[in-house]
Amino acid sequence: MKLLQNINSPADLRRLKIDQLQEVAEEIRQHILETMARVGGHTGASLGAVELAVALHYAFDTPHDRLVWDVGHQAYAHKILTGRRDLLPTVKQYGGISGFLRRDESEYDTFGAGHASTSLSAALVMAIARDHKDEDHHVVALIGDASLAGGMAMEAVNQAGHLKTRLIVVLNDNEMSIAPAVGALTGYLNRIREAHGYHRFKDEVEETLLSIPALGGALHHAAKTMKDAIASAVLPGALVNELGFKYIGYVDGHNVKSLVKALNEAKQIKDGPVIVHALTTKGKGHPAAENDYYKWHATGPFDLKTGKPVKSAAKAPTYTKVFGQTLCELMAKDEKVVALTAAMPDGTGVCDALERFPERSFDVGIAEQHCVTFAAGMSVEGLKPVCAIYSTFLQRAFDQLVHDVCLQDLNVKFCLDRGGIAGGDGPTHHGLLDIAYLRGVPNIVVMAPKDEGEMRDMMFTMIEHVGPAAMRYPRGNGMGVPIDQPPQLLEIGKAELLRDGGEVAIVAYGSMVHPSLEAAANLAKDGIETTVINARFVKPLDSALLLALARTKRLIVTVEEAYLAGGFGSAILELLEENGLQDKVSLVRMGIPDRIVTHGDAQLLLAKYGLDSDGIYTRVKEAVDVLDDRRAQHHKVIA
Ligand SMILES: Cc1ncc(C[n+]2csc(CCOP(=O)(O)OP(=O)(O)O)c2C)c(N)n1
Repeated sequence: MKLLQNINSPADLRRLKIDQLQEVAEEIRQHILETMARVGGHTGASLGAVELAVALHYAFDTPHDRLVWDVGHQAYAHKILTGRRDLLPTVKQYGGISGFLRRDESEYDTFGAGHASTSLSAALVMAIARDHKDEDHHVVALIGDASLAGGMAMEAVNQAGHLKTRLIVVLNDNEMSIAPAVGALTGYLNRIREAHGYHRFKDEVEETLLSIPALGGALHHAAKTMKDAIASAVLPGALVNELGFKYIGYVDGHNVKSLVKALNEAKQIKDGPVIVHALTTKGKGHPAAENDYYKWHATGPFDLKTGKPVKSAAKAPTYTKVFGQTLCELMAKDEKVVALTAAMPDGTGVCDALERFPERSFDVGIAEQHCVTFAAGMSVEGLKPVCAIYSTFLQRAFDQLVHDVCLQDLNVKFCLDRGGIAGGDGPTHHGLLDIAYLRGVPNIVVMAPKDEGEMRDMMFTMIEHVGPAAMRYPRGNGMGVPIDQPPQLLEIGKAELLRDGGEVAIVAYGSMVHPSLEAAANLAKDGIETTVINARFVKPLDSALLLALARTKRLIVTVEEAYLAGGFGSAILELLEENGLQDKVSLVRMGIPDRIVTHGDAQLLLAKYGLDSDGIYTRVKEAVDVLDDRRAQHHKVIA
């Protein structure tokens, strides 16, 4: 780290000569590689944007000039250059730096990110604010090709071209989303690349033609006319001519000098938005990444020499894996079942279906809203679409879920991976709101399995049920239960009694069922017998069972891996109130309080909020103690 060790801010970088920048980029790449080999992270995405980060901080006077990163998963070089070099090994860990961008982490993180396609909207309005305040700094958004195709980004392009605001958009085009990028915009960007190749070829031909004595001029004219016609048909026509953007590119996104030159050119454009088109390679420099881009978008620890992942001990298959396999089983049995993902084929497990049933499986790109309405349309035609979307990303498509699916009572299934604490990806990726945002919507059935075996049953149940239904399940490995039996049909709205006895009932939802059972076993050792219920459904609730508990128990403890506000415990509270039983039984709701949950190891975060067996045990014991004290007081008063 000859140069890098002295770079503690972009100002230090800007003191270097332009000829030194490529070396800085190489040192950054090494630092990312060595660190990621140990701790894992968004390795491939960040390796692809190293030179971009160097060139951007060199060409622009950051943070005075505003630099807005889309998603932020590719911004490790930006973090390194903005005073966080030595903190990179703590990325995504509890107490460490975020894996994405956070305004409270650095003044260089001008806009928080984690979800895709937001940068253009944020940057556009920063540029408008600048003009409004009569200031003169640059505003630059950096966005990937897949994120540019997202609906929000397209809406911002539409407005930017219309307003003619001075704005610089840098397109980090690596032809990849997490998986290969999909859609017509990808085709369009490919055509630009090809047209450039054609341009170069034509330039060479033109020179040759001009060198032919006598005939050369006429031939050259004909060739030039033809070239212009072809070029205008394929060059960035739509963005430049039709949508009001100027275009610079394409540029080799790994050549810092070329990038700086292009960015300096972009700075000169004062009368509207300009797009700088940089071509990059995802995973540039990773020992294995360039052969398998798909895999190395994000990594765990790996061997620095071979690039091979450091294998962790074999555990139970992940929920994602079981979901993917079960989806294929259901698709094989019923040809009306269709699989949908919004740019997350691997993350959701839909990759298996895309491979086995390509005609019935769709990756719609980073387009959750479109995905849900697309599914709604399919169900109108009698198909049974399954939308596999992370809990956090379905937030984007809430209105589509309400307006297009549930109001019309359409037969769409939502399978929400990462329901609960997402771990290292942090606040933007935790799926803590789904219970609250789903259970208030009429018509939908909402459920969560206690383990991967029950997840299979729920998937089957959802497919058999006619109408909207949603299931959430956590990130990570299942419980290791058998999954080789055919899935069973569950009765909708029926809970499962797992343990019976005592004056206390623990009613757990989804991932909290097993820790509750463990807590119950430990409580029993202390002489506190508990009933444990696997709720299975939050909508409809098993009212008969819950009301019976309210009439017979002293204490009900609800446990959920979600925000308490509007969550599962709230649903039970409402049920008691509706039936006039709110004063009949004590209710304790366990879940996540009303605050932002940071990033870090999921088990650690769950323990922090008391959502593990120890936490449940302690909370139940405390509540029982309070009730015992009250009872003792009561007896004293009577005596
Ligand atoms: C709304 C939303 N959906 C899905 C994701 C998951 N995701 C993170 S990065 C990514 C791919 C982004 O591709 P691109 O913008 O081309 O950047 P690259 O990773 O190729 O640099 C996706 C789909 C997300 N962050 N936000």
